[in-house]
Parts: sequence; structure tokens; C-alpha cells
Amino acid sequence: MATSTKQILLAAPRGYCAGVDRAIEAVERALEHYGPPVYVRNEIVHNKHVVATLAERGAVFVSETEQVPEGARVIFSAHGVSPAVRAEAASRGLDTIDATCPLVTKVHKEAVRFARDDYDILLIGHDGHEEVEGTAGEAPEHVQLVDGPDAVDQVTVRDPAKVVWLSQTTLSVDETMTTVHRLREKFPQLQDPPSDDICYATQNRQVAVKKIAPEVDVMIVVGSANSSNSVRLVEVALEAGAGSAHRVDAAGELDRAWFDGATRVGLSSGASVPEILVREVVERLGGWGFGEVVEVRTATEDLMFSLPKELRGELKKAGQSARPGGRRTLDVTPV
Ligand code: 0CN
Ligand code: SF4
Repeated sequence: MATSTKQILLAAPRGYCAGVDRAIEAVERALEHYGPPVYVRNEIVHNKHVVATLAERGAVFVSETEQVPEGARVIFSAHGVSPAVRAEAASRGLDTIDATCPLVTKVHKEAVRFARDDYDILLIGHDGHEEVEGTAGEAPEHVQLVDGPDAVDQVTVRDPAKVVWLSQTTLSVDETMTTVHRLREKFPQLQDPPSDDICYATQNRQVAVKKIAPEVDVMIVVGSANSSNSVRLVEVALEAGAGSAHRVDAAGELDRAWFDGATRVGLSSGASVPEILVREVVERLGGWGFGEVVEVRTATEDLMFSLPKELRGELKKAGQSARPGGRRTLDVTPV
């Protein structure tokens, strides 16, 4: 059907997942309850606007627990930490609040269990990503990192009858399946994880982008450069047939030339991205003639995680509600 108004196809689900919502609320509630400074090990989630906004409110982001003064309070990020980091924090007498997403913790538990049964664990994930460092750290003698299909050739195992693959939660589903296929060609007895390690939010955002991508001239994904799940959405969009695809941190990074001759733009955002940043992109595109916004929903999400237990206990003692607020956005300061 011919249309004179240029359109935005807005992917749903997009933006915050349950683990991000909980982690950000943990920092906000800790700041309210204890007052600043509250230390946070690594970026609480991989979004520079979220980090800048929380820093303005008194969160102090550090890359190692060594940088936290003895006896102070530190929050572990949504991506999880290895037992060595926990031990270091304990040895320095730090009060810890663990905002690791429960779906990351689930993968840690799988690694511990398969290591106990003396399996070789092939962990599919991106070298250097914090989540992978945390998961591998649960069983360093048993875990080998497999960073994509091309890394399969180098993999060797002790006993091909006792091999399992696990993965980072925020990978491309299709690329991971290619890696698994190659691993299984090499090790036919390779076992699957007990349940999907790539989380529901990562999967849902990819499904929505795949639906929209073939219909659009340009796909825009809002998210930070170090956000694995956001970057995967750009790749998924291109694979699924978008004319072009770009990641931006915020509306200010949009280049008008990307939209020359375009009549339909797709828009999504990663799991760590506040909705306000998407709204600003919609506004900017509206000013460039993309006046009609059509939401394309492929799933509904209502999962919500309770706050980290250390914080819940403290809030209850102080007579404050320990229920998660489900804030779903943060009034971020554009940086
Ligand atoms: O962007 P994120 O903070 O992290 P990655 O996609 O880089 O893993 O999103 C939340 C994901 C988690 C854990
Ligand atoms: Fe948890 Fe998935 Fe969100 Fe990561 S992207 S915080 S694993 S729900």
C-alpha cells in the first residue's frame, strides 16, 4: 500500500529487561537508603546514560574492588562476578549488594554443576566481556571460551563423551546455533545446557528486530557500544535484510544522511536502554518527516525480579517497602 507519510516501525519488546530494571533500582534504592557514596563494580549495566545519571546521584563506579575503601559498600553489576572477586571483597571487609541478574546466576550454577561432574565446558561468548569473566571464573580449570564459529577449530577436550556447551546470555541466537553446530560436528556427544542460556529478553528483542528488518530501509538500534545485546541487534537487523543498520547512544548521534531516500525506518533498543532515549529518537525522526509510528510487537513481557536480598533485608528492617518498583526507565541526563 502506498503511503505518503514516512514511517517508523517500532520494535516491541525493546529496552529494559527485568535484570536491568532490578540492577538500576538496586543502585537507586541503595543511594536513597544509605546516602552517597555507593560504590559499583563496573558499569551497573552497559549504558553510558544510565551510568552518568547514577554517577551524578552519588554512585561511584570502579573497575576493581581494590578501589573501594575498606569496609565500604559495593554493588556488583548485572553481569555477575567470579568467586575470586567475591573473595577479594570479603577479605577487604566490604559490604556487598549483588545485582547479578538471576539469569546470569543460573548459568554460573550450571558451570559449577558440570565442573563438579568433571565435564569440559565450552562457554560460547565474547572474549573480555564481564559476564564471561564471571562465569568462567566459577570453574576456570573446566571452562574454555569459544568466541564464535571460527574459534571452533582450536577447541580440544579431554574426553569427547563428557563435553557440554554453555553461553553468555546476550549473544545472537543464530550465530550461537552456528557455533554449536560446528562444535557438534567435532564432538558428536556434545551436551546442550539444561535450559536456554541466551535469556528471554535477548531472544525477544532479536525476534522483533527480525520481523521488522526486511521491511525497512534503515534500522536504528539505541544502545551503548559495549552493550553486547544492543550490538547484536544491529547484526541481526542486517542479517534479516535491513537496508542498513546503525547503533546510536542517543538521538544526537543520528546522521540525517542515513535517511536520504528512506521511507521506512525500524527502531529498537537494547536491554540496558532507558525508553526516554528511544522517545528522543522518535521525535528527531519525526522532525525529518517520519511522522507515523507503528509498533510491531512480537511478544509481551511481564517478568520482574525482586531486589537483591542484601538490600531487601535492610529495607525491611528500616520499615521501607522492599518490593521492586518496576520503574522501567530512568530520567537520564544525555551525555
Ligand atoms: O547492555 P547490558 O548491560 O549488557 P550486555 O548486553 O553487554 O551483556 O544489558 C544487560 C545484560 C546483562 C547481563
Ligand atoms: Fe538478565 Fe537477560 Fe537482562 Fe542480562 S539481558 S540482565 S541476562 S534478563
